[in-house]
Amino acid sequence: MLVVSEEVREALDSRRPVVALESTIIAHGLPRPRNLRVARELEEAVRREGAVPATIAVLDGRPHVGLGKEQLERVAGEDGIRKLGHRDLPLAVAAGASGATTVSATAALAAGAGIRVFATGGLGGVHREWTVTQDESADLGLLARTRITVVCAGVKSILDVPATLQRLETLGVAVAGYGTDRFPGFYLSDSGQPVDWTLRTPEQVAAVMRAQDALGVSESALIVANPVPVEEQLDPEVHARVLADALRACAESGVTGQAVTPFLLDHLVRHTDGASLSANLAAVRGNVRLAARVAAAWTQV
Ligand code: PSU
Ligand code: MN
Repeated sequence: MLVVSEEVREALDSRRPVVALESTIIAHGLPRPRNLRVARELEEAVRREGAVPATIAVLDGRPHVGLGKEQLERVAGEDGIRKLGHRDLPLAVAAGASGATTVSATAALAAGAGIRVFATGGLGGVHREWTVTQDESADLGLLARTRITVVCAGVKSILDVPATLQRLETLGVAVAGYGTDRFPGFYLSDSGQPVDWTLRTPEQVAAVMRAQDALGVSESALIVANPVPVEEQLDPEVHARVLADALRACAESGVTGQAVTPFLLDHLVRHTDGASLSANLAAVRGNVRLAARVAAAWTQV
């Protein structure tokens, strides 16, 4: 069912490092036409670290693991491309539809293809007002039952960060800070929340992955929370102000469900003069590089 590109298939077969990349961030998380350049740049960053990128998306009802040039262009530029969580995959396949995959769908497909390391920007999580809306990203539940390592910059500050960390604890998903004992806040190096475990090298991350397999107590993921460097973070004051505006605008516009995340991200980009985009890109680049190093450590026995 999965269409695994030749390059990715060969790398997996010969146990060379592979890094899965999600496509929702390209199709729905970044403004066009910049998004296509970023998508290419992220793949290039993985290659520079000696790993093979496997960007994942569904095209005409077929789940692709590893995209060619034109396929990446479709994901970045096609009008009306859907946003697919893991629950949407069978529906998209049966309908012959095309869509970008979120963390949950990407992790599910990557694990299905035998890829162990995945880089993204920020995970989905528990939304503010969750007690009323019940809006919790399907990313969390999927990571509770999928053996994959996700390198991310924490979760977006548009979410309820303490509630998200609590859900990850309840769901039994391992979380470690990379080089920090603070949980990163995506645009910010520190969300204000602590993490219990700190990993400092790709080899240490790989050691945890091996321990997961050796213990075999569950099929859950490992979240490696890698902060954006302080020099590249969004000014915390600007962040607090613009985020408050964005949340207000979202509530007033009546946007709900899947559309909430893209709405808030777009608002932040437009009202920070691109500074949120710069911080976003710095975070994703750092994650992609680290994921490639983790994949290299993982494939070294
Ligand atoms: N973080 C970003 N940009 C994004 C997302 C997260 O920097 O576009 C996407 C991811 O694909 C994540 C999804 O899996 O948002 C979560 O959406 P939802 O809340 O609808 O589950
Ligand atoms: Mn959501």
